Amino acid sequence: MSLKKDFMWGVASASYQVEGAYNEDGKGLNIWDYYCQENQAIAHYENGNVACDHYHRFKEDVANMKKIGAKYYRFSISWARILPNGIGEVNQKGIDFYNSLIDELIANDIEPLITIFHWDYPMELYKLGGWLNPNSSDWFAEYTKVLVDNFSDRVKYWITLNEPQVFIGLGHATGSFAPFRKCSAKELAEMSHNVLLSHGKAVKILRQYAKQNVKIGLAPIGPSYNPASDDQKLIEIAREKTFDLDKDRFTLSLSWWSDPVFLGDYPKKAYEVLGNDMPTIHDGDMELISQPLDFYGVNIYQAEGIVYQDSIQEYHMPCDIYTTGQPLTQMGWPINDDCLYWSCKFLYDRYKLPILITENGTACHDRIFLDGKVHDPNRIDFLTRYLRSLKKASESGIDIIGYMYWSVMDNFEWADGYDKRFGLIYVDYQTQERTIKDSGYWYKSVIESNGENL
Ligand code: GCO
Repeated sequence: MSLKKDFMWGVASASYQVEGAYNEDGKGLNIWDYYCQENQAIAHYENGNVACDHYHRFKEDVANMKKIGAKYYRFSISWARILPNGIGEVNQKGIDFYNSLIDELIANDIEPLITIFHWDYPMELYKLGGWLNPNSSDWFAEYTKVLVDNFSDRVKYWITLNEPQVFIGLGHATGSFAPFRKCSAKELAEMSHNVLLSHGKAVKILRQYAKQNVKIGLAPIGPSYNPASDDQKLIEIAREKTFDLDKDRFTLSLSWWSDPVFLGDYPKKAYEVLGNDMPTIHDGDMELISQPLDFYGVNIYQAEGIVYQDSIQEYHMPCDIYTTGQPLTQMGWPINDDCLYWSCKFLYDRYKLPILITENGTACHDRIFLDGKVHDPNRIDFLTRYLRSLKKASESGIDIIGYMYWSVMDNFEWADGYDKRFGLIYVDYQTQERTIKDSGYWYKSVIESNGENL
């Protein structure tokens, strides 16, 4: 046995990173639109105003997805394109855009998979306090209802939130991503609870109003600590570290977000280290937050650290601590061959749901060669290692249902701007010309053989 017969092979993107058309056809502004102009923390003062111009070029992009054999396209919806003020008036042109995208995908035998929220929070709601506002989960529910009413007839797979560790942890704790805030532990805990309530309300709406039997998940970051060997003692230390949290970095941890959703309560350690800073939990909140989901969606790029016999080498995600000579991706992230295996194992043992890899991939120093092609052997090597590790997980009995490569094409890599190229498709940002990289054609052969050629 290796990968499942109906394994979901896909590619992923997110609205702010690819769409562009930031002020067209009635779209409202979001916090990334706003802070990329205001804040000098973005590399080369870049922004997503045009990005890959996916808004206008989606047909060409879907055609390229078909050329690389993708069976699924995971994309996110721009909240402020649908509801320019975040709530209230609906922008029909925004709905029309996603309807056209969904129809184009289906016409090309590519199944759409929607992420409801991938960080581009409406500016008008942010002005009202954003995730700290007690009404924020109702706003999210209102937005979700519009999506469900308009798209659930054709879209079966739904992901509520992408990486709360990042939009709360990096956005509001370390202050390195929009809206570049450094909030107190109490504020972080309260906004986290509102985020989790938003997830819960969205699940409820999806189950109640969807026009078909939908499959719902969440996409937190899920890197684990990896044991350096199969030594049982090291495995148990790695497992414990994987689900640990501390007061300074609790919003960046895995268990802070996953335990409430999948186990029905915050981790014990959170109550210990946060004490009075824990959020106010009302009757019924945890039931709402922990409604059954269909799969555990997870974004995994690297291990959080490696556990050796007598020490732990910590990477700290996003990380900058390495051993000398450690192989790194263009992002400066360590390459850990075993990381998909260990992450999936620890997640499956704890949360017991089928796992969908909602993101994995690597940025490389890609460029167009003299022969007009993009040769990216580093990406092919990276993916061979990581996909073998995923296969090993599947062969060991872990229920892995699919893999979405991040990303379908090069795009705006948040605070890193456009330098970092993750795509299977190269984008020339001056001309918007697309070139399928060697890895794109290679991925096609992997999909065609369902991973047997790895
Ligand atoms: C994330 C996001 C993506 C990133 C990708 C590479 O995981 O940070 O979901 O938007 O672009 O992961 O960093």
